[in-house]
Amino acid sequence: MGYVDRVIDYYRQKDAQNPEFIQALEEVLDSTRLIFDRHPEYEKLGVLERLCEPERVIMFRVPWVDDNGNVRVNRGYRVQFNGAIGPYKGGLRFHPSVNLSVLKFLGFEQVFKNALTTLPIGGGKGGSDFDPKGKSEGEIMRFCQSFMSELYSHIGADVDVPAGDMGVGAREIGYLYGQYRKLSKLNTPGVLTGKGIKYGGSLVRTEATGYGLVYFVLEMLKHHGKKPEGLTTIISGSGNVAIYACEKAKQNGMKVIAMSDSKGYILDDNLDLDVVKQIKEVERGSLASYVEKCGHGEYHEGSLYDANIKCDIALPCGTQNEIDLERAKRLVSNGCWLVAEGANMPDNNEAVAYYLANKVLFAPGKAANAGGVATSALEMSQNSMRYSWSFEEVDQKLKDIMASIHQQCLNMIDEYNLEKHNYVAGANIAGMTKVVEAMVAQGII
Ligand code: NDP
Ligand code: 2IT
Repeated sequence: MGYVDRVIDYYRQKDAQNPEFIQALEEVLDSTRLIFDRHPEYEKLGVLERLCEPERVIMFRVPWVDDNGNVRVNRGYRVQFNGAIGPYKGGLRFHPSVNLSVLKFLGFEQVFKNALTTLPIGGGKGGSDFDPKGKSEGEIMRFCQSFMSELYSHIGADVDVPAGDMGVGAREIGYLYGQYRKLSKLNTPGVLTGKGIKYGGSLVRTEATGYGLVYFVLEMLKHHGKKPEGLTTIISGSGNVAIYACEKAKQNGMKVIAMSDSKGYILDDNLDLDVVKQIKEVERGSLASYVEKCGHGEYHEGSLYDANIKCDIALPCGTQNEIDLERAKRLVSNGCWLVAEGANMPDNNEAVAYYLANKVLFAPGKAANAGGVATSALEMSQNSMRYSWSFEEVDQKLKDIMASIHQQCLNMIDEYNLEKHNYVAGANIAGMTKVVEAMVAQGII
């Protein structure tokens, strides 16, 4: 058995209780074998074993008091995966499905994604199994304060810089930052990103993941001689990533006809994004109220991907493993020829293999959704300079970064003689090469 297979095998046994982590590890390692054929010396240096083992995992108790005076306890985590190219960087997820497997998969993906951004950031991820749904403002604030009471001693602007992810947006980052500032007695806004504009946030960070996703899609279309105008597009999710992907897709003439949430989906040829924003960003409600609010469209319970919807493009922006083999087949049989991941790992490995075998243009999350963390790194730069750039300046940098990530994928496809549409191997090889070279240069640590 070769080096890569031995490592995959080892982790399959060692981390059998972490299925999402194994899934991410298999996807990355399987598509980067060529690096290890070229560099047999990496085996002796234990490069893969070091890449697959987080530098540090912190787990902690998060006690808080609900509005009825009852004490509740959640579990908090921070996975500091790899710091070879910069401070650990990655979001915090508050969702009942959070566990160590999910955060290790997200942290692992983040390492390679962050390497692709061209900016000096290592990879990490954190969060809690806390469910923000139905909680009052006071409960959200007390939870964030308790979470940060433990986390603050493990992070810092040059150490580890958390941001948002599912269930964590500007409101939560505000409460987390306030508590950090109180406990640390430091005024270092670069310790968290996704902050409000009035206290160190960056313009475009709110929109960055969704906008960046569409910038990446535009690069793919251009490279394949196609135009975005009139392309029918479906988007799963209706959170931060999905909303701004929809906005930028519409600005570029794409026809978005569907969005979804964890309960159901809307179909509407005249999809009204303002109504979606009102429901999701302001009311924090369910898409079930969409049709009544805007007077057109349809709402159905269940997954968007179980419906037969004709489309050119699918942008999965909800959560991991939304699309399995059966759903991937349904997408393709309904005419979908481009899939770009706004979420992290929304397609399982069988779905991805099916796209590649059927010549679907497929952009993996670590390339296509890197605009969010890249703009977080631009927020860190602005905080260090104690200065801020205009919307146009940040947006232009974001476009340039997404174009550069696309180009890095193409360069690796060329350099390793891969199939022309294999963005999966292109992105994984580009990201891994950078991290591995940085690790090897720094010795055995
Ligand atoms: P949000 O919490 O803002 O929104 C999540 C959305 O996904 C909600 O609409 C939610 O529905 C929906 N959702 C949750 N579970 C499911 C499901 N099983 N099926 C369909 N939809 C579901 O999170 P974000 O938009 O920030 O994150 C979405 C994805 O993008 C995640 O995978 C995240 O890791 C990734 N990502 C986020 C970045 C960021 O900057 N925020 C950057 C890069 C990637 P409901 O409202 O019903 O809960
Ligand atoms: O998955 C991701 O890249 C994010 N949630 C964004 C992380 C960040 O640090 O901005």
